[in-house]
Amino acid sequence: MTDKNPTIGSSLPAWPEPDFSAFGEVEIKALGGIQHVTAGIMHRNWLSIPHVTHHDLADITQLEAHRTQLKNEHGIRVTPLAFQIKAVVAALKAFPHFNASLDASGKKLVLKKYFNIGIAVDTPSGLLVPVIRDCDSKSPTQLAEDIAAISEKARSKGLSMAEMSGGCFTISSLGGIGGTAFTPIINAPEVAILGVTKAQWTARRDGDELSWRLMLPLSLSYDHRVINGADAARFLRFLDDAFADPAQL
Ligand code: CAO
Repeated sequence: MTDKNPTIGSSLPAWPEPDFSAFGEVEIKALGGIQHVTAGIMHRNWLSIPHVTHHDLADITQLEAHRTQLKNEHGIRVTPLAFQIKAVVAALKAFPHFNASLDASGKKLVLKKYFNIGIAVDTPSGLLVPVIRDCDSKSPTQLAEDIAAISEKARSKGLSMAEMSGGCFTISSLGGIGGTAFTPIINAPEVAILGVTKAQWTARRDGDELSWRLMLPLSLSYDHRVINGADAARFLRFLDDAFADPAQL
């Protein structure tokens, strides 16, 4: 068969290899093992999955009040990420094709009936994604303990392949650092990933009244072969509703 469009994929220009030292002093440093492996996986996922990222803002004013109450009245510190995991699990139940993988033929969806959530952890050696298992049966407090333990282990001792396997959906939270939006890369063979950035107090108009609400930026990248844009928009609206009723989470 003749290639009707030879410019697609096959004839990219060569990668530029300038002599950087001709312009100033440089130092050559090999990528670390984790960085090298992650780079290959990211490149594969970015090239082989048709990504779209949908952005929205969720009102977490009630949720933050609930978290503050837990901390001040009961001395329990629960990170926002634990509530985000609970809300995502509820959303995966409502939208089962987000809790799925395409099989190798690309013709069948494997729908998962379990709820294992991966969390992106920034470690000195690079990005690691441990998986927290059975998140549907854990409370936000238990999830907060799991997040603290597994992210500490990722940073200090590293993780086994088993601890990074079996995920259904990944959350990448940069909320403790900053940002307003980003495009997270899907962790194949999952079909969607949620990026979270820093919540900001924002004035919202409600009829004639202005009120200050704490708004959380959400960035959902999804595999457009499996998920359509309308469902991505509904998925993030579902999270907004879930955050409005923190006791339910
Ligand atoms: N908005 C505002 N503040 C937030 C927030 C948000 N969305 N999310 C967290 N915070 C606050 C927390 O409340 C905490 O403050 P307090 O101590 O006063 O409660 C502080 O920021 C630090 O939180 P944290 O981010 O360290 O804790 P966490 O449990 O939410 O996150 C972990 C744990 C492992 C996700 C995080 O440490 C991490 O590694 N994040 C980086 C992930 C990453 O690199 N993603 C990019 C992948 S693509 O390269």
